[in-house]
Amino acid sequence: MRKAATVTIVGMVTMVGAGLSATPANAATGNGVCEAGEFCVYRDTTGNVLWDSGRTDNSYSNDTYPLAGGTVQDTGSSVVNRRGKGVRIFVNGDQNGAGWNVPADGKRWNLSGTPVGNDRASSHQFL
Ligand SMILES: [Ca+2]
Ligand SMILES: [Ca+2]
Repeated sequence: MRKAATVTIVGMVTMVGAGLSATPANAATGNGVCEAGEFCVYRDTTGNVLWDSGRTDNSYSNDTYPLAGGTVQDTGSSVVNRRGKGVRIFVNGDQNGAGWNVPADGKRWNLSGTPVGNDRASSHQFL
């Protein structure tokens, strides 16, 4: 009896530990879900059409919205930074032109009113 109970408890602890450690590693770039560690560009100011990126991207011209399709280039209207660190987004490719530092607060920010503007974003840099 005692041995069986011990085995069960050890098994539960192992499962919980694996679940916790696996969460960040399972965050998949390009799956259309904005997860911890990612920077996400939304096609619109509301709604859930988004592109999730896990690294610096020099050009949005070859990127599409994973679930909805369509190019990311010059279509982004809002962004969410879930990196926990800075991300700078730019009007032009290769981190050129007007840029704006997206706060690392996980909130949704409209690009209208920033130096980048609506439907103009073309690259970003992980700071
Ligand atoms: Ca994702
Ligand atoms: Ca790209």
